[in-house]
Amino acid sequence: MTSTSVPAPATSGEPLLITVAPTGAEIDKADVPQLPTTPEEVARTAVECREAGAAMIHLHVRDSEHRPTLDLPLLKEWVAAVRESTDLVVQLSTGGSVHDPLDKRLQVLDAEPDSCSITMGTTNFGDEVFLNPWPFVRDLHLLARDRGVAPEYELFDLGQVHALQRLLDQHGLPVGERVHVDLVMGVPGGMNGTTDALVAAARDLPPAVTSWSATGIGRSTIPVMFGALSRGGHLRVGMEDTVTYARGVAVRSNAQLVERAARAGVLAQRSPMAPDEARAMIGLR
Ligand code: KMH
Ligand code: ZN
Repeated sequence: MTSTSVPAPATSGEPLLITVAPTGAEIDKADVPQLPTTPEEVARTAVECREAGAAMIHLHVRDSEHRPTLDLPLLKEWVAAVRESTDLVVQLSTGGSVHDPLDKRLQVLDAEPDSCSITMGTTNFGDEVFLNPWPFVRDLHLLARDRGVAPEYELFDLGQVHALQRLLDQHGLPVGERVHVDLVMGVPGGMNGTTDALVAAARDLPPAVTSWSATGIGRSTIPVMFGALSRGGHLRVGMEDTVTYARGVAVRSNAQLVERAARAGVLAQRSPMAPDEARAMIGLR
């Protein structure tokens, strides 16, 4: 058999969305000083990550004491800081921290992001509970469509894959009729961060799903990254999800994680997509 008769992998050549989640709500600045927690730091991070291959940024905002907040003026300030420094697609977290009330989480959309996360069900989150009751999920889905905000449905568990089908059946498609998903894997309380779990989740995604990425928390970052690449998925990386680059080696910066994802993508013959391609892919004009 000659090399020309070997079929190319199904994913070969497809552009790769890299989303960076630079901050999150769980890591303490005092423990990890390189975590971006101010508008200036996040703007600098955004520029570096864009240069390294990211097309979208998933933002959690911090206050002047570096604590997670859903304060609306601060959300607006962070969105503006990223927009002034890059053309990245700006996704705001509606998950916030496990302590944020549901009404404040709905108000995140008042900061006018391009995209927002919507988690498809309540999940044990370490010793805490990440609350996402069905009426809240439904209201967020409907509000995002009203406002023209493209959701990223975050699935922490296989049951949430099924819940997404139920949401779309009952309430229809989001803006642009594109359905973008992120599999969040390896949260203590959610699905495993393994290739087997990734394949099961990807296999069962509703047919309406038009794109999906995967995120591996902590040490599941690497298996989830290679699993997603080989299964035709996109990638989310960042210090929200891991602050360890390798065993005993701290992450230096978010750009370091984006660079690694971009290099892995190139090995899989998938070049990082630009923000405009990402906008089209998730249903934004
Ligand atoms: N911080 C977690 C409790 C999201 O951004 O929508 C929820 C989270 C998911 O990070
Ligand atoms: Zn998040």
